[in-house]
Amino acid sequence: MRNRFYIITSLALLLVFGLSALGMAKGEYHINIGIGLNDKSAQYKSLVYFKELVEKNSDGRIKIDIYHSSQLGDDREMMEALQLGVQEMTCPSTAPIAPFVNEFKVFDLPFLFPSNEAADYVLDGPVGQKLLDKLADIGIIGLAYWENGYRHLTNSVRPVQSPEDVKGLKIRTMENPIHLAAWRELGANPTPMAFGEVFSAMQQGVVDGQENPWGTIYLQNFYEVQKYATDTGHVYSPFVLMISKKFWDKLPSDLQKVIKDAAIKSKYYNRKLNREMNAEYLEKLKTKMHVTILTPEQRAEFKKAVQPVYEKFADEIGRDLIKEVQQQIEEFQSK
Ligand code: 2Q2
Repeated sequence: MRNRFYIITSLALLLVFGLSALGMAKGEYHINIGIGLNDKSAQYKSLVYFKELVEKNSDGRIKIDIYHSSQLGDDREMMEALQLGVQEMTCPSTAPIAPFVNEFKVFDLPFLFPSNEAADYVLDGPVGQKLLDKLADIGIIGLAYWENGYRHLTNSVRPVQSPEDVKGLKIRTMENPIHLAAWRELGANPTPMAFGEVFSAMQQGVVDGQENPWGTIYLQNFYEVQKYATDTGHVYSPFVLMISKKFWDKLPSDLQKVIKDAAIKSKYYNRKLNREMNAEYLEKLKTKMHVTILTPEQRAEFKKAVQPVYEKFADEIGRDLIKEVQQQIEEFQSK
């Protein structure tokens, strides 16, 4: 009887180890992707598209699970997890990357990109690739720029039409020195905070306002705790779809190509979907909030008020890099 038990147990163990060895031999890999936005966002829907492409084109050799709403941590924590190789992918805005790779601050310069298309041209060009390549130095592979979008101000205190109206407002910003400096130029009182804490901070009055694209403001229900919105469009936020270098280096080259191709294909899918959703949710927010649409002259007042940030951070970011980006924008506009 006892022998029978041992035989069955050892056969079962053999089967388990055999299957997992077979899996590794077959090159089965598992990717966990973490993001801060929720599962209604364009970002999440684009990751589902990315997942389908990778699982299909790898013949099931790669399996992907997606965790939304900061389930795996905030942007900084998830990037650190990629560096350690304990999480495979994430997709933060470029702003929280800046403390890891200083040059990414260039994308946080206010009113840098005059349009989505100008941003696409620069991000998909040599300058964008040069910055993605720098991520390898910190143990991360930058696969592609996706889109968070133009950021707009919301607050619970008053309508905002001019920099004067911003004075004294407690504004949550991403953890990035340029965002803090820009809101200080406007006379606001900025507080850096992880995305997952923003809703409750506004609900409890810890901050008066925040700034994000229309889709985020609507889909994260920010309008429930914010009365006023203004289409400042003060920064264009790219996302970076990124993967742990420790994990990437273990992949055979054919699977690296599957992931890279899917990242590029889903980049275009993401940008198109994000622009459609941001436009759709601005209209919906007009039925939920007091939305101020600035005239070009009013927006020029904001642009003028935050201009000193360029000189203040020029040396820190690199004057050559800022010039290179501005030249690329001019090149796009001259086409
Ligand atoms: O305001 C923010 O923090 C967001 O725009 C983030 O950059 C990003 O959208 C979230 O995915 C946070 O992970």
